[in-house]
Amino acid sequence: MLFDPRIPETAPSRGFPVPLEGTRSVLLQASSQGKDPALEFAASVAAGLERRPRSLDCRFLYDEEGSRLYEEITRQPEYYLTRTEASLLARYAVDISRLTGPATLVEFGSGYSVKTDYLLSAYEAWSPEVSYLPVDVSDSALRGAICAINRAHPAVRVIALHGTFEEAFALFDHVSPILALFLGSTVGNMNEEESRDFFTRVADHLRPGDHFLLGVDLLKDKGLLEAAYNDAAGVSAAFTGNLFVRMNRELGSQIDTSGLEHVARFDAEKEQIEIHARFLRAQTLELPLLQRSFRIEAGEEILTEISRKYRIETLLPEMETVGFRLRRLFTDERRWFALLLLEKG
Ligand code: SAH
Ligand code: AVI
Repeated sequence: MLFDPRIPETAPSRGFPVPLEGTRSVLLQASSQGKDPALEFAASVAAGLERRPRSLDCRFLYDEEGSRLYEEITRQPEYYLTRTEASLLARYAVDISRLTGPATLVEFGSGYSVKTDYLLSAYEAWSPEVSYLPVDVSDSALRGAICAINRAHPAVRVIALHGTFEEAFALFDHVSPILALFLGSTVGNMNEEESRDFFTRVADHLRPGDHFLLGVDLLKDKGLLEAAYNDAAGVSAAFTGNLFVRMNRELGSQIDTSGLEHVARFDAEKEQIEIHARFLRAQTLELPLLQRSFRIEAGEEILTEISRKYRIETLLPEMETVGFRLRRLFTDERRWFALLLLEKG
C-alpha cells in the first residue's frame, strides 16, 4: 500500500513552478526525458512521413497547447466521451473503491487528472493518505494536475512521472496493491497490435489481486461519432493543426498551417475514427535537424490519430486472454461509454 521509499524524492528545480514544498508531491523525470527531445520528435516525424500511408505519432499532439486544447475539446457539446465517463465515475467511484479495497492509484495518460478526482475522494475514505501516481508525456498537464490535487486533496501523496506509458511500468514493482487506471478511451489511440502489447504488459506488471480500470468509448451511430471529432467551434481542428505548429516551433518544419485542413471520418470496417491533416496545396516539410525534407502533395492526407471504438463482446475476451477477469462493468443508459473494472488473476 505504501509507496516504496527507494523511489527517489527528487523534483527537478529548473523552471518548475509547482509549489512542491510543504506538499506531499514529487515530479519524477523518466529517463527518456533526458534525451534530446527535438531529435526524438524529428526522428518520429521522419519515420511517419516515410510510411505509406503517411502518419504521425499522436503522442506529440500533447505539448502545452495541445493539452490545453484537448481539455477544451472535452468541454465541447459534441464530445460526449468525457462527460459520459465522468458521470459513470461520479456514480460508481465508491463502488469501485469497495470492490478493490485500499490501493495505490497509478494512472496512464492522466492529463490534468480531472476525472480522477472522483476516485481520489472515494479512496480517501479508506485512508486519507492515498498515493496517486500519474504518468504522462505532457509536463504542463502533470503540473496542472499536481496543483489541483494539492489543493483539493492535501493529504494525497502525488508522485507524478513525466514519461511514456512504457516508462510507467518501472513504478509497478514498487507498489502494491495497485489500481491501474487508463481512462478517456486513450487506449483507442493505439492500433490493435499496440493495444494488445500494452494490455499484456499491464497484466504482466500487476500482481494477482491488483486491479485495472479501463475506460472505453463504445461503438455507436456514425453521425454521433463524427460530430464528436468535428466540433462546430473548431477546437478539434485546432488540436490537429497544433501538431504542425509544434513541428514548426520545435523542428523548424516551415509548414504554412493555413494550408491544412482537419479531416475526421469514421471507418466503419475498422470501427475507428481516423483524423488527418489534409494539405490543400503542395508543401515541403523541412526537418533541418536530420537534414531531410519531405514533399507533401496537394490533397495528400497525413494521419495524425486513430480513435478506436469498442464492442464489449470482443474487448472482454481480449482482456481475459491476457490474464484479467471482469469484476464489474459500468455503463450508461445509452451504452455510449464503458468502464471495465478488471482483476489480475
Ligand atoms: N486521461 C485524461 C487525458 C486523456 S488525453 C482524460 O481521460 O481526460 C491523453 C493523455 O495521454 C494526454 O495527456 C497525453 O499527454 C497522454 N499520452 C499520450 N500518449 C502518451 C504516451 N505514449 N505516454 C504517456 N502519455 C501519453
Ligand atoms: C485522448 N483521446 C482518447 C481522444 C480521443 O477521443 O480519441 C483524443 C482526441 N482527438 C481528437 N479529439 C479527441
